[in-house]
Amino acid sequence: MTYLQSITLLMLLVGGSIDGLLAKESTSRGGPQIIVPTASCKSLKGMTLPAASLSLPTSGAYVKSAKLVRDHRGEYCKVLGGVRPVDRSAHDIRFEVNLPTEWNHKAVQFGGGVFDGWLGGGTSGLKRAPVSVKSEPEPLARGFATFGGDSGHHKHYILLPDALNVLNASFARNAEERRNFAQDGLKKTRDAAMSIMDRWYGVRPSRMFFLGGSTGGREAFFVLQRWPEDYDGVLGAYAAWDQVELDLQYIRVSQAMYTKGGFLSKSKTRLLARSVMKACDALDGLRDGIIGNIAACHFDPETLRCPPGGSSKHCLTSQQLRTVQTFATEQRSAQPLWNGVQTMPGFNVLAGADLTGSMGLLHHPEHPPNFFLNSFFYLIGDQVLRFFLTGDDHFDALIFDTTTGGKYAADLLPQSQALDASDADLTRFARHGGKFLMLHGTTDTTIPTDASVMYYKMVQEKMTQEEIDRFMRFYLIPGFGHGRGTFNAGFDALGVLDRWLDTGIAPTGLSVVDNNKGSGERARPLCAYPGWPKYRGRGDVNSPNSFECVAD
Ligand SMILES: [Ca+2]
Repeated sequence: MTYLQSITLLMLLVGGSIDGLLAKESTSRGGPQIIVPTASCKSLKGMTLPAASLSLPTSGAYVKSAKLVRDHRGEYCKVLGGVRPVDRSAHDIRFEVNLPTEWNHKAVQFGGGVFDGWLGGGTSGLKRAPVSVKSEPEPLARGFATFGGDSGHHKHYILLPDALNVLNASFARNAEERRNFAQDGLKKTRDAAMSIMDRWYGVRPSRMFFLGGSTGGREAFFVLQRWPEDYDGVLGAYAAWDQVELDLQYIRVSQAMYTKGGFLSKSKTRLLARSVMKACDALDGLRDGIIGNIAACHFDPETLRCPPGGSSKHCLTSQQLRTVQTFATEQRSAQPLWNGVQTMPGFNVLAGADLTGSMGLLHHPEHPPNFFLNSFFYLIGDQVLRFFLTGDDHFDALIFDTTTGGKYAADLLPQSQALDASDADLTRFARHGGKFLMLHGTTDTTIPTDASVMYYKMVQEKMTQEEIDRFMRFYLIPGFGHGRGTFNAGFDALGVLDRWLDTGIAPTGLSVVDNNKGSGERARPLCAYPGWPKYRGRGDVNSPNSFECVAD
């Protein structure tokens, strides 16, 4: 038994009776400072937190279960609990907090996905950063406490998979559940987790991380905009920060694809994707199925137009070309939304983003959309319009005016104020000493890559480049889509943020590995925007050293 284990055992044996004593700190040989708990895991069960201990209005929080677990992540106390709403007709926010017995004094809060509604606290759902290397240990196994919540709504389907739950937005009928999903659930979960850590270890974390992608990315943007002093390291990956315009873009492309003749079957989306790849793959110096130089890729879909009167699987009709152009172009509202945001850029469908698999199977829309047969864009857009915007369960998304909002025009701005993480002045977070990694794949067909570019440019309008470079890095990753892709990107985002905070030295020379099976673990340099990885013309095509980040 090591010295550390002896201390841990001693603390556990006397746990309950010394609750509240200061945490014992020790240093493992050559490693980081380790803190061991001052109480037994099971002593946390039944713990309650008064409403006054949480900074936003609630009816307090509680721990439902606390169980010591030993698995491949090591030994940790798995705590499940909830935050009670003010409105008793709303659901509790369920949360999961995982407390390692040998704690590195740091904690990671995970964001959710789509409409949330599931626990992503580090053991179920999300276990790592959205872009981590598959073979590296999970944060919990590295000594980080991890936690996350369901943002305050959940439904108990008995026979249906959880995927259906996260695509259901009916929770938004309840104002408190809507606010919890939009922003507030993040802070309430965080406050509860802080108190639980304080109780178990006798001290709060010295460093707080937030990792999220997609909706979790939107949540990451929110925490650094709204509660910048609460977090030290934040990863916001392929973020849905411009949520309202994104939803309008979903409706807009749905309307194009479900206009008679506008649908692209799999063979047509593949034709488009193959043609773009053929035209642009080599622009980065290497034919590898990845378009690295998207700025130089100007594929003209007109080259695929069917001859007059003809139609085959080898060409696109006028109506199909119109759908492609709709995907490739921006959604724009007649009136500016919160923080002046007015657009959602188009998808990179003419520069490598492949729509195959995104359009659903049916050429026609079911009303309401069919989960198994209609496209993701239509499903999400329909849910948002019905439950967030109109309150009309029978609303037909396909006749909604995405430019003006029609009779709901005046409701778009308050929706945007609640849902959009669009404040680009990150001065408070930077002054606090926080570090921010933002990234997006270039082939994302769920959230347009240029949405992240747009946000970065908004930050550039608020802060000088020198200020930005001190606390923020923005990476575009060629071939990476929405959490997967031809190049299924992975790097140790948590470790990069942690080292940046440790040393004060901004990351340079990072590489990103392809997590796909059979990729040979090919790697590329991670290029800060506007850079992209150019093949040097010789050398191992799987080695990042054979590429250089260029910005021409
Ligand atoms: Ca290439």
